[in-house]
Amino acid sequence: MKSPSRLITFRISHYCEKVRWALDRTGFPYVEECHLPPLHRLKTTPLGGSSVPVLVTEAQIFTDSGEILRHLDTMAPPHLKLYPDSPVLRQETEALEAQFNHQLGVLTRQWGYFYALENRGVMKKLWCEGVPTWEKLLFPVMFPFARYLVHSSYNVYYESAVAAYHRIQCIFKMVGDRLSDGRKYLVGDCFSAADLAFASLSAPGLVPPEYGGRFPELNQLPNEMVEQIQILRETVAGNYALRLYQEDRYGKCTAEVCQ
Ligand SMILES: N[C@@H](CCC(=O)N[C@@H](CS)C(=O)NCC(=O)O)C(=O)O
Repeated sequence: MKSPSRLITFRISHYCEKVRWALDRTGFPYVEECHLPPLHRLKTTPLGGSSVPVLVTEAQIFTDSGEILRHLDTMAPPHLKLYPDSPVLRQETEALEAQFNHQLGVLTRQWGYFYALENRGVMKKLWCEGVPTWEKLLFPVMFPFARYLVHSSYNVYYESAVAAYHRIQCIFKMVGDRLSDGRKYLVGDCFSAADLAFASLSAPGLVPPEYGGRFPELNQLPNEMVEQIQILRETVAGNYALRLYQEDRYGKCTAEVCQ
């Protein structure tokens, strides 16, 4: 019998959520190994990676969420494919996925950390979920260093958070405009990697109840952040991502549409 793949993550990371969703949806057995930043590097560096997620299968190691989705797609049954067969639609799907990966995910992380990073209690919950006990015990020592790394690598400051929120709204507007012709999914007639990437990478701005990691309760977050979440939730694109979470995150696939 094949042993399950290993998925190395931060539980709260939306890039990890993107891969968990794809794994759950396609039904591939895996075991998630969550780590505290920056201790994940003890696992990812020897595997040839740096960031999380990293997927380790019996045959291969994948160090990027896009690579992982493409790998899963090669093994998924036809009704669970994440990329369309048509070359034109596939190119469109990959272009949107790349845009969400390189822009939306970066922006929602930058904006979200601006509000959460100074709240040690919230950060402890976010970063310690599912990690081994010895890593949890190291949280008080690692936190100041990890916070410094996040500030400097992700440019987390007031001005950048304001700009990030504006750019998130622009991406939501683009997605809303795309949906304005009444289509059910972003590309073609089926759920695809573009939908999955949009919903998971916008999740810090929407806090969907079905999210695979545990976000803080809204009443633990600053009012200004909660107001901005409400605004995003009420947009066409926000509504869309929340619907995808409700309909698809836990197994209710679109098989009848895609077969
Ligand atoms: N290109 C990567 C980006 C993933 C990413 O940015 N992961 C962040 C967590 S949200 C990370 O691991 N940061 C810590 C690091 O780079 O060591 C992917 O899509 O897999």
